[in-house]
Amino acid sequence: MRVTVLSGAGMSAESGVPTFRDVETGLWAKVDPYEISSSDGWRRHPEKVWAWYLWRHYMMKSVGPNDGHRAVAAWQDGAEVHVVTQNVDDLHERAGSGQVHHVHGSLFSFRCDRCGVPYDGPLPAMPEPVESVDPPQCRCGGLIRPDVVWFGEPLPSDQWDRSVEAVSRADVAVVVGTSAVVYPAAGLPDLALAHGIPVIEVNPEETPLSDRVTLSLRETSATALPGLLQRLPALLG
Ligand code: BJW
Ligand code: ZN
Repeated sequence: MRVTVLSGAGMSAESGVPTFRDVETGLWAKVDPYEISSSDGWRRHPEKVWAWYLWRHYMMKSVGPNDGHRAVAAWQDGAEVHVVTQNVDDLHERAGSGQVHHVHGSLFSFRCDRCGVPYDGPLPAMPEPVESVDPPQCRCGGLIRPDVVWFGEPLPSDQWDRSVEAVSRADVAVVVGTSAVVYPAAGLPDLALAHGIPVIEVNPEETPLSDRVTLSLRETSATALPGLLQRLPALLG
Protein backbone atom coordinates (compact mmCIF):
# COMPACT_ATOMS: atom_id res chain seq x y z
CA MET A 1 0.00 0.00 0.00
CA ARG A 2 1.35 3.44 -0.97
CA VAL A 3 0.08 6.41 1.01
CA THR A 4 0.88 10.02 0.20
CA VAL A 5 0.11 12.62 2.86
CA LEU A 6 -0.30 16.24 1.76
CA SER A 7 0.08 18.37 4.86
CA GLY A 8 -0.42 22.05 5.65
CA ALA A 9 -0.23 24.30 8.68
CA GLY A 10 -3.20 22.62 10.43
CA MET A 11 -1.04 19.50 10.79
CA SER A 12 1.18 21.35 13.28
CA ALA A 13 -1.58 23.40 14.95
CA GLU A 14 -2.00 20.90 17.79
CA SER A 15 1.74 21.16 18.43
CA GLY A 16 1.21 24.83 19.20
CA VAL A 17 2.44 26.19 15.85
CA PRO A 18 -0.02 28.84 14.62
CA THR A 19 -1.59 28.34 11.17
CA PHE A 20 -1.37 31.02 8.48
CA ARG A 21 -4.95 31.98 7.82
CA ASP A 22 -6.70 31.41 11.14
CA VAL A 23 -8.19 34.86 11.78
CA GLU A 24 -7.80 34.76 15.56
CA THR A 25 -4.49 33.01 16.16
CA GLY A 26 -2.86 32.64 12.73
CA LEU A 27 0.65 33.88 12.10
CA TRP A 28 -0.82 36.37 9.71
CA ALA A 29 -3.45 37.71 12.11
CA LYS A 30 -0.85 40.30 13.11
CA VAL A 31 1.18 40.70 9.91
CA ASP A 32 0.28 41.17 6.26
CA PRO A 33 1.16 37.91 4.49
CA TYR A 34 1.92 39.57 1.21
CA GLU A 35 4.27 41.96 2.97
CA ILE A 36 6.11 39.47 5.16
CA SER A 37 6.05 36.45 2.84
CA SER A 38 7.02 37.98 -0.47
CA SER A 39 10.23 39.00 -2.16
CA ASP A 40 8.86 42.57 -2.35
CA GLY A 41 8.52 42.61 1.45
CA TRP A 42 12.08 41.29 1.74
CA ARG A 43 13.40 44.02 -0.55
CA ARG A 44 11.50 46.74 1.32
CA HIS A 45 12.38 45.75 4.89
CA PRO A 46 14.62 42.67 5.17
CA GLU A 47 15.22 43.38 8.89
CA LYS A 48 11.51 42.85 9.69
CA VAL A 49 11.19 39.71 7.59
CA TRP A 50 14.44 38.31 9.03
CA ALA A 51 13.25 38.93 12.62
CA TRP A 52 9.96 37.18 11.90
CA TYR A 53 11.60 34.07 10.43
CA LEU A 54 14.27 33.95 13.14
CA TRP A 55 11.52 33.97 15.73
CA ARG A 56 9.69 31.13 14.00
CA HIS A 57 12.99 29.22 13.71
CA TYR A 58 13.62 29.49 17.45
CA MET A 59 9.97 28.87 18.36
CA MET A 60 10.28 25.38 16.84
CA LYS A 61 12.68 24.38 19.62
CA SER A 62 9.89 24.69 22.20
CA VAL A 63 7.33 22.54 20.35
CA GLY A 64 7.23 18.88 19.32
CA PRO A 65 5.32 16.54 17.02
CA ASN A 66 1.71 15.73 17.91
CA ASP A 67 -0.31 12.51 17.62
CA GLY A 68 -1.04 13.32 13.96
CA HIS A 69 2.66 13.46 13.01
CA ARG A 70 3.29 10.31 15.03
CA ALA A 71 0.42 8.46 13.35
CA VAL A 72 1.75 9.28 9.87
CA ALA A 73 5.22 8.05 10.89
CA ALA A 74 3.71 4.85 12.32
CA TRP A 75 2.04 4.09 8.96
CA GLN A 76 5.52 3.30 7.64
CA ASP A 77 5.20 -0.09 9.39
CA GLY A 78 3.35 -1.80 6.58
CA ALA A 79 2.96 0.97 4.00
CA GLU A 80 5.17 3.07 1.73
CA VAL A 81 4.52 6.57 3.01
CA HIS A 82 5.50 9.86 1.38
CA VAL A 83 4.79 13.17 3.05
CA VAL A 84 4.47 16.22 0.82
CA THR A 85 4.38 19.17 3.17
CA GLN A 86 3.82 22.88 2.67
CA ASN A 87 5.13 23.34 6.20
CA VAL A 88 8.57 24.76 6.80
CA ASP A 89 8.84 23.07 10.21
CA ASP A 90 10.56 19.73 10.87
CA LEU A 91 7.85 18.02 12.92
CA HIS A 92 7.23 15.19 10.43
CA GLU A 93 10.93 14.30 10.51
CA ARG A 94 11.07 14.56 14.31
CA ALA A 95 8.11 12.16 14.52
CA GLY A 96 10.08 9.66 12.39
CA SER A 97 8.76 10.08 8.84
CA GLY A 98 11.52 9.13 6.40
CA GLN A 99 10.34 10.53 3.08
CA VAL A 100 9.34 14.15 3.56
CA HIS A 101 9.20 16.55 0.61
CA HIS A 102 9.23 20.23 1.58
CA VAL A 103 7.63 22.12 -1.29
CA HIS A 104 7.80 25.53 0.49
CA GLY A 105 11.32 25.18 1.91
CA SER A 106 12.55 25.03 5.49
CA LEU A 107 12.96 27.24 8.56
CA PHE A 108 16.29 25.50 9.19
CA SER A 109 18.06 26.42 6.00
CA PHE A 110 19.38 29.80 4.88
CA ARG A 111 21.01 31.15 1.74
CA CYS A 112 22.31 34.33 0.16
CA ASP A 113 19.62 36.32 -1.66
CA ARG A 114 22.12 37.27 -4.37
CA CYS A 115 24.54 34.39 -5.08
CA GLY A 116 22.43 31.61 -3.50
CA VAL A 117 25.28 30.13 -1.45
CA PRO A 118 23.98 28.20 1.61
CA TYR A 119 24.62 29.90 4.97
CA ASP A 120 25.58 27.92 8.06
CA GLY A 121 27.10 30.74 10.10
CA PRO A 122 25.91 31.94 13.48
CA LEU A 123 22.37 33.15 14.13
CA PRO A 124 21.58 35.63 16.88
CA ALA A 125 19.73 34.17 19.87
CA MET A 126 16.12 35.30 20.11
CA PRO A 127 14.46 34.37 23.40
CA GLU A 128 11.55 36.77 22.70
CA PRO A 129 10.10 37.97 19.39
CA VAL A 130 11.49 41.33 18.29
CA GLU A 131 10.38 43.48 15.38
CA SER A 132 13.64 44.03 13.58
CA VAL A 133 17.02 42.26 13.25
CA ASP A 134 19.61 42.95 10.56
CA PRO A 135 20.23 39.82 8.47
CA PRO A 136 23.84 38.60 8.13
CA GLN A 137 25.69 39.66 4.98
CA CYS A 138 27.20 37.27 2.46
CA ARG A 139 30.77 37.76 1.17
CA CYS A 140 29.27 38.82 -2.16
CA GLY A 141 27.41 41.69 -0.51
CA GLY A 142 24.02 39.97 -0.64
CA LEU A 143 21.84 39.35 2.41
CA ILE A 144 21.19 35.99 4.07
CA ARG A 145 17.53 35.01 3.77
CA PRO A 146 15.46 32.04 4.94
CA ASP A 147 15.37 29.23 2.39
CA VAL A 148 11.58 29.29 2.11
CA VAL A 149 9.34 29.88 -0.89
CA TRP A 150 7.62 33.25 -0.98
CA PHE A 151 4.71 34.25 -3.21
CA GLY A 152 5.82 34.66 -6.80
CA GLU A 153 8.85 32.40 -6.34
CA PRO A 154 9.26 28.99 -7.97
CA LEU A 155 9.04 25.87 -5.80
CA PRO A 156 12.29 23.83 -5.44
CA SER A 157 12.14 21.63 -8.54
CA ASP A 158 13.62 18.49 -6.92
CA GLN A 159 11.07 18.53 -4.07
CA TRP A 160 8.26 19.35 -6.48
CA ASP A 161 9.16 16.56 -8.92
CA ARG A 162 9.31 14.02 -6.07
CA SER A 163 5.97 15.27 -4.78
CA VAL A 164 4.26 14.90 -8.16
CA GLU A 165 5.67 11.39 -8.44
CA ALA A 166 4.59 10.46 -4.89
CA VAL A 167 1.06 11.68 -5.60
CA SER A 168 0.82 10.00 -9.00
CA ARG A 169 1.98 6.61 -7.65
CA ALA A 170 -0.16 6.58 -4.48
CA ASP A 171 -2.96 4.16 -3.68
CA VAL A 172 -4.51 6.79 -1.45
CA ALA A 173 -3.81 10.48 -0.76
CA VAL A 174 -4.56 12.06 2.63
CA VAL A 175 -4.83 15.87 2.62
CA VAL A 176 -4.41 17.27 6.11
CA GLY A 177 -4.72 20.77 7.55
CA THR A 178 -4.46 22.94 4.47
CA SER A 179 -6.81 25.70 3.33
CA ALA A 180 -6.03 24.49 -0.22
CA VAL A 181 -5.71 27.98 -1.67
CA VAL A 182 -1.99 28.29 -2.36
CA TYR A 183 -0.91 26.93 -5.75
CA PRO A 184 0.68 24.90 -7.17
CA ALA A 185 0.53 22.76 -3.96
CA ALA A 186 -3.27 23.11 -3.87
CA GLY A 187 -3.42 21.37 -7.26
CA LEU A 188 -1.86 18.12 -5.99
CA PRO A 189 -5.13 16.59 -4.68
CA ASP A 190 -6.65 17.18 -8.13
CA LEU A 191 -3.69 15.40 -9.68
CA ALA A 192 -4.47 12.39 -7.47
CA LEU A 193 -8.17 12.51 -8.38
CA ALA A 194 -7.28 12.71 -12.08
CA HIS A 195 -5.33 9.47 -11.64
CA GLY A 196 -8.38 7.84 -10.01
CA ILE A 197 -6.67 7.82 -6.60
CA PRO A 198 -9.02 8.27 -3.62
CA VAL A 199 -8.41 11.50 -1.69
CA ILE A 200 -9.31 11.84 1.99
CA GLU A 201 -9.42 15.32 3.48
CA VAL A 202 -8.81 15.83 7.21
CA ASN A 203 -9.79 19.34 8.28
CA PRO A 204 -12.24 20.65 10.90
CA GLU A 205 -13.28 23.32 8.37
CA GLU A 206 -14.60 23.11 4.84
CA THR A 207 -12.13 24.09 2.09
CA PRO A 208 -12.44 24.73 -1.67
CA LEU A 209 -11.38 21.10 -2.08
CA SER A 210 -14.04 19.57 0.16
CA ASP A 211 -16.72 18.98 -2.47
CA ARG A 212 -14.31 17.22 -4.84
CA VAL A 213 -12.61 14.77 -2.47
CA THR A 214 -13.59 11.14 -1.99
CA LEU A 215 -14.13 11.60 1.74
CA SER A 216 -14.02 14.58 4.11
CA LEU A 217 -13.31 14.01 7.78
CA ARG A 218 -14.26 17.11 9.79
CA GLU A 219 -11.81 16.31 12.54
CA THR A 220 -8.43 17.58 13.65
CA SER A 221 -5.30 15.81 12.51
CA ALA A 222 -4.32 14.53 15.97
CA THR A 223 -7.80 13.00 16.31
CA ALA A 224 -8.37 11.62 12.82
CA LEU A 225 -4.95 10.31 11.79
CA PRO A 226 -4.25 7.71 14.52
CA GLY A 227 -5.91 4.53 13.26
CA LEU A 228 -7.00 6.08 9.95
CA LEU A 229 -5.10 3.58 7.82
CA GLN A 230 -6.78 0.67 9.62
CA ARG A 231 -10.20 2.32 9.15
CA LEU A 232 -9.61 2.94 5.43
CA PRO A 233 -11.25 -0.20 4.00
CA ALA A 234 -14.44 0.54 5.98
CA LEU A 235 -14.33 4.27 5.17
CA LEU A 236 -13.80 3.80 1.43
CA GLY A 237 -16.20 0.88 1.18
C1 BJW B 1 -6.54 22.00 10.99
C2 BJW B 1 -6.32 22.04 12.33
C3 BJW B 1 -6.09 20.81 12.93
C4 BJW B 1 -6.57 24.05 11.76
N1 BJW B 1 -6.12 19.69 12.20
N2 BJW B 1 -6.59 20.88 10.27
C5 BJW B 1 -2.85 29.39 -9.63
C6 BJW B 1 -4.02 30.06 -9.31
C7 BJW B 1 -3.99 31.21 -8.50
C8 BJW B 1 -2.78 31.72 -8.01
C9 BJW B 1 -1.63 31.05 -8.35
C10 BJW B 1 -1.68 29.91 -9.13
N3 BJW B 1 -0.39 29.47 -9.27
C11 BJW B 1 0.44 30.28 -8.58
C12 BJW B 1 -0.29 31.26 -8.01
C13 BJW B 1 0.26 32.39 -7.18
C14 BJW B 1 0.52 32.00 -5.75
C15 BJW B 1 -0.80 31.58 -5.12
O1 BJW B 1 -1.12 30.43 -4.97
N4 BJW B 1 -1.56 32.57 -4.68
C16 BJW B 1 -2.87 32.31 -4.07
C17 BJW B 1 -2.83 32.68 -2.60
C18 BJW B 1 -3.91 33.09 -4.81
N5 BJW B 1 1.52 30.94 -5.67
C19 BJW B 1 2.83 31.21 -5.67
O2 BJW B 1 3.23 32.37 -5.79
C20 BJW B 1 3.80 30.05 -5.59
N6 BJW B 1 4.80 30.20 -6.61
C21 BJW B 1 4.55 29.99 -7.89
O3 BJW B 1 3.49 29.59 -8.30
O4 BJW B 1 5.61 30.29 -8.69
C22 BJW B 1 5.44 30.21 -10.12
C23 BJW B 1 6.77 30.56 -10.73
C24 BJW B 1 7.32 29.70 -11.67
C25 BJW B 1 8.55 30.02 -12.26
C26 BJW B 1 9.21 31.21 -11.91
C27 BJW B 1 8.65 32.06 -10.95
C28 BJW B 1 7.43 31.73 -10.35
C29 BJW B 1 4.57 30.09 -4.28
C30 BJW B 1 3.70 29.91 -3.08
C31 BJW B 1 4.54 30.07 -1.81
C32 BJW B 1 3.69 30.02 -0.55
N7 BJW B 1 4.52 30.41 0.55
C33 BJW B 1 3.99 30.36 1.90
C34 BJW B 1 5.08 30.87 2.88
C35 BJW B 1 6.19 29.83 3.08
C36 BJW B 1 7.18 30.26 4.08
C37 BJW B 1 6.59 30.43 5.45
O5 BJW B 1 6.16 29.45 6.07
O6 BJW B 1 6.56 31.56 5.92
O7 BJW B 1 3.63 29.02 2.26
S1 BJW B 1 2.46 31.24 2.07
C38 BJW B 1 1.74 30.13 3.24
O8 BJW B 1 0.57 29.48 2.66
C39 BJW B 1 2.78 29.03 3.44
C40 BJW B 1 1.93 27.79 3.50
O9 BJW B 1 2.70 26.67 3.24
C41 BJW B 1 0.87 28.09 2.48
C42 BJW B 1 -0.38 27.27 2.63
O10 BJW B 1 -1.00 27.50 3.86
P1 BJW B 1 -1.72 26.29 4.59
O11 BJW B 1 -0.73 25.29 5.00
O12 BJW B 1 -2.85 25.80 3.76
O13 BJW B 1 -2.22 27.00 5.95
P2 BJW B 1 -3.56 27.83 6.24
O14 BJW B 1 -3.34 28.61 7.47
O15 BJW B 1 -4.00 28.58 5.04
O16 BJW B 1 -4.68 26.71 6.51
C43 BJW B 1 -4.65 25.91 7.67
C44 BJW B 1 -5.77 24.91 7.56
O17 BJW B 1 -5.65 24.01 8.64
C45 BJW B 1 -7.18 25.51 7.64
O18 BJW B 1 -7.98 24.98 6.59
C46 BJW B 1 -7.70 25.04 8.99
O19 BJW B 1 -9.12 24.78 8.99
C47 BJW B 1 -6.93 23.76 9.18
N8 BJW B 1 -6.72 23.38 10.56
N9 BJW B 1 -6.35 23.39 12.74
C48 BJW B 1 -6.39 19.80 10.86
N10 BJW B 1 -5.86 20.77 14.26
ZN1 ZN C 1 26.22 35.79 -1.74
